[in-house]
Amino acid sequence: ERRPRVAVVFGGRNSEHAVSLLGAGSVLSVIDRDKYDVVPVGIAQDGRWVLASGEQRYAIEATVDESGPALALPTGEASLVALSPGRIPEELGTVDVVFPVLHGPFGEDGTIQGLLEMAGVRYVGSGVLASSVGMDKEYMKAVLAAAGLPIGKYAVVRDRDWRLDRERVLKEVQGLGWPVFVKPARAGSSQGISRATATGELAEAIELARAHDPKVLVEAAVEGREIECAVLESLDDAPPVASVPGEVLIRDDHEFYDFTAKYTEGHIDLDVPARVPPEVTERLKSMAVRAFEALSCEGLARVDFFHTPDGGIVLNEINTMPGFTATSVAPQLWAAGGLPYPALVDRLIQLALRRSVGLR
Ligand code: G1L
Repeated sequence: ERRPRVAVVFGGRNSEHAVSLLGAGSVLSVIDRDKYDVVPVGIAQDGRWVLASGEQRYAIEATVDESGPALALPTGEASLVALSPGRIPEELGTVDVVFPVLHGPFGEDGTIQGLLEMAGVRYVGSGVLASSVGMDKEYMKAVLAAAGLPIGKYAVVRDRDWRLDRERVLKEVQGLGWPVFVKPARAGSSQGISRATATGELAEAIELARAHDPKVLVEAAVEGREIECAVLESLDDAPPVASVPGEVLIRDDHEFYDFTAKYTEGHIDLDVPARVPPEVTERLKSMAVRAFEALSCEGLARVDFFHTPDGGIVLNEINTMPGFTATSVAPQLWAAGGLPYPALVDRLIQLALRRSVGLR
């Protein structure tokens, strides 16, 4: 019997190429080769698709050194594949499912998902709408709020408003109180995020975020413990299921959960299960599932909360493509709940294989 062919697509045309390589290396190292025919497909920084061929499919491995993560793509026999409609690379043959391990613009924002929808290819994880809503914090918040979920106060700073009516923007932001977190509306991995404690620091923070995205989000700081929950679609017709919540404890001297804290090992600790009362756990899990469903997520998502000193819960964000190495938060939460990383990867592939092509 033919093994389903799984193409792991990684890399991509964006600043977070390296994050994707780490995740792809982890996924590639645990996929069961007896069960699946695995084809790694790299997208180079210049946008070219690189297909590993033959034996070299199995030789791909992620490494990390001082210069950051790297994924060794075969050089010799690798073929460069120009992705154009109607020209399916011959070496690839039929792909039963694509596992996208891509970050940021052209990856987790719904673009590759759209490409795969048009090609009629099944893929792991969320579809076009959930991916693009999840990537854009303005729409993410609008959808979460419409679902009645508790989100924090925020302001959207659009390019034109900032250039033409800065005074009005500053006034609106002042209404949020201090400090605030200033973020690019559509960038992953905490890049371009900073904290402003007074009006004087705000312009610089907004400019920093604008270097990543002309649309900027300013969020009121929420005092509270950072608790995260992963949600997984069910294999049967049952509703999606929330993992045990875990508390993110920031070590070292990171002021908040920034890029370095997230992607360098040893900078954060995850306390699983989070030490909160049982009723808080239940509320967190139920909100995480509601958030997953509000965006029509598929596969896996991570939902981040603040648990405030007065016992309240604020939903900070949902991530349709969370960190996904074996030691990342979502895989760790599922492992703690009895689903080890290799089984989680397998489950996501099985979910994708059984889904229909076209409208769901
Ligand atoms: F399985 C999913 F849901 F499809 C999935 C796919 C990719 C979950 C998480 C990720 N994560 C990433 O691709 C990454 C860019 C964050 C690297 Cl690990």
